[in-house]
Amino acid sequence: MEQHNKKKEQLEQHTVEDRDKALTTNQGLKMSEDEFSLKVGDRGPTIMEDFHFREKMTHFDHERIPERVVHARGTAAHGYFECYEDASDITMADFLSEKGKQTPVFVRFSTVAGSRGSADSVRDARGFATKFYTDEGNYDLVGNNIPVFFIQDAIKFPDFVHAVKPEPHNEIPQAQSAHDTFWDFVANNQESAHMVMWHMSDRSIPRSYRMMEGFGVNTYRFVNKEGVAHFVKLHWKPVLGVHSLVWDEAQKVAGKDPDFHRRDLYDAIELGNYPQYELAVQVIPEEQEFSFDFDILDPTKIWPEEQVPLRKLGMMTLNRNVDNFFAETEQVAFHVGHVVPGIDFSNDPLLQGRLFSYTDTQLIRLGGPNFHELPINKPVCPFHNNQRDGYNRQTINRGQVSYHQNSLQNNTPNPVPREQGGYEHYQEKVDGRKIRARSEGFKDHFSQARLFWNSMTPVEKEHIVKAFCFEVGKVQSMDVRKQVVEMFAHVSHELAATLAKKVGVTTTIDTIPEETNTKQSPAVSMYTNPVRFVETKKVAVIANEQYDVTPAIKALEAAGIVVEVVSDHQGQLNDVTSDHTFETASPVLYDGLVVAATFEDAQTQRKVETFIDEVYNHYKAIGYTHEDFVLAAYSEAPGVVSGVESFIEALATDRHFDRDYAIG
Ligand code: HDE
Repeated sequence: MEQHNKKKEQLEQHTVEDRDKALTTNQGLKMSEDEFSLKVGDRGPTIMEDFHFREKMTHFDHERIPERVVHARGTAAHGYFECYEDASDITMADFLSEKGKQTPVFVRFSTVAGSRGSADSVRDARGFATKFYTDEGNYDLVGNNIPVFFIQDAIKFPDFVHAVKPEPHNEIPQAQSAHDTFWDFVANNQESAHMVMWHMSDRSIPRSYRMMEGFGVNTYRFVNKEGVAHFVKLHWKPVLGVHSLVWDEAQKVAGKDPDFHRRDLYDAIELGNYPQYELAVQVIPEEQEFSFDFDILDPTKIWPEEQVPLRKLGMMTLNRNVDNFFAETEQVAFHVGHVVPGIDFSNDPLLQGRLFSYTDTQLIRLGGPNFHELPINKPVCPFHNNQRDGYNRQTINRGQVSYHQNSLQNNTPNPVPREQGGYEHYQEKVDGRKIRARSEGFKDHFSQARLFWNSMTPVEKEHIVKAFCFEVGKVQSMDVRKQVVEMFAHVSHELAATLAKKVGVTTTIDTIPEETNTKQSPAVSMYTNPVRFVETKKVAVIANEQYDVTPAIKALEAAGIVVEVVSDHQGQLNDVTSDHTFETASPVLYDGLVVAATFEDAQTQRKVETFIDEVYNHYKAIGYTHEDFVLAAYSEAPGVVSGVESFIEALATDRHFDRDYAIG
């Protein structure tokens, strides 16, 4: 906690607003005027002498820095990680060494493909990057919400990213994979099959950053004090469980509130509804490296949790919003190479390439090699070395010595032996020829794509098929469509046949060998064991002056639900305040709806009915306070209930997918 406060103080020095303070130039000169540039007479030309205008305008002209090449759109929060137990049997990392030990963290969530101004709710993987400010230095766990990746070797990353980004000739479409170049890449790089299955699933349209899993994806090593190493994969498990939007809703949310996820996280933290995630690790002893029917270094493979169980290491709580988006969220610099003793690397070729890319990208994005001095990136422990100068250097190094070894400064700063906390790379024995090749163990592209498909509930399968039909249906090239159908026939003939029909492709699927494995991993399904909860869910209550909705609102709030009242006007309605009109609110922005009014005005009542329709179509809970408030067609439908108590019960189930006529 002490460290947590230290970090906070460090940041606050830079973030306290300078209220009650004189306006000065950047040189500290107090200015008597800031609204008018210096002119010859009040209607005359502006003059060059106006150093204040030029300083202000020059600073403004240089306000933008390059956005991240990928993961440009993101949002972040501060918090802390608390260790559950001493994990020194597997790692010497100090932040995992003691029950109750707290370490400050900063987490940035992101989409991958879209630019900084794109919408939050698009179909995409989500970044989940965590910086632990440990007392042994910063440790970054730079993960995604999907446990596998599209490619097996980092050298293909530029190709993949070029394919998914807007097409270069017209810069269309923004933040979407539903276009020719993405699917052309997929069909011609079949290692992507497993990730594409996840990408077409509801995992790619999360309800909230608070309801997403996180995965380190790559295989790392944990090393203990005795020097014994284990292969590991790291996971974040959200306490609220994993929940998603439905596709029709996700697309509408993108227009109604492009900041949907950013706002959700910010508001939840402001309300004290702190998101929490458990950190867990899968561990494989070195001697079992080849004991599995997949290659444990292949980033397109999961280690099924049923085969390699999770060991829980601790809990992360996000409890503080940033003070300044640019200084913190935009300038934070993650790097998979930011590790602490006890955490090491495997030869996963994606990870090895990432080890180069992250520092390289910060150099261009943050303008030089001193980005570690920015408050958000600065370790909480002291750091000393002989690095000097460069763009934006903040530290004023004293003394004449900036080299090693030296006698003038008692040979300091000096390296620290492993036994005293110095980082020493794991001494893996490596022997081989220098070649450019794919390992034999990496050549199976379909068995885990099939495992994923086998593990889905019928609703999840239906959503995957629909997502494929949408995405491939947007592809212009009939040849690419056909290639995609034929590729996914290897995963499932059922999936490929529906897709072929829907997107107008004729091909003989039966001649393509379908994966035959019948294995399942229930842990990858979102709907096999969903977490039921209502706390922090957002509910609209449609109300007017006719009926008093105070008791209903009190009951909802007592259950931890966030309530917004929607009416034909804002402001006072009897004892409650209307937050929204039907124009400023949208049904897609709520987890459920309570109808507590009808309106005499026909047009307004039509808006209420449209509101109910949309909530119904997206399978969300609907409650009504009077029998005649519900639309007759829906009165018997699952999740459409009378009374607030029943509504709260219905809201705990995320979506009522067994509804007739719902078209979401
Ligand atoms: Fe990244 N990735 N990546 N990545 N990545 C970046 O670094 C890269 C990969 C991930 O919120 C960049 O600072 C390569 C997998 C996240 O600031 C860049 C490869 C996973 C973030 C980069 C990968 C990730 C990034 C761009 C090998 C999941 C956002 C801006 C194929 C485990 C971090 C930046 C933030 C960002 C390179 C693949 C996660 C260009 C070469 C797999 C969460 O350095």
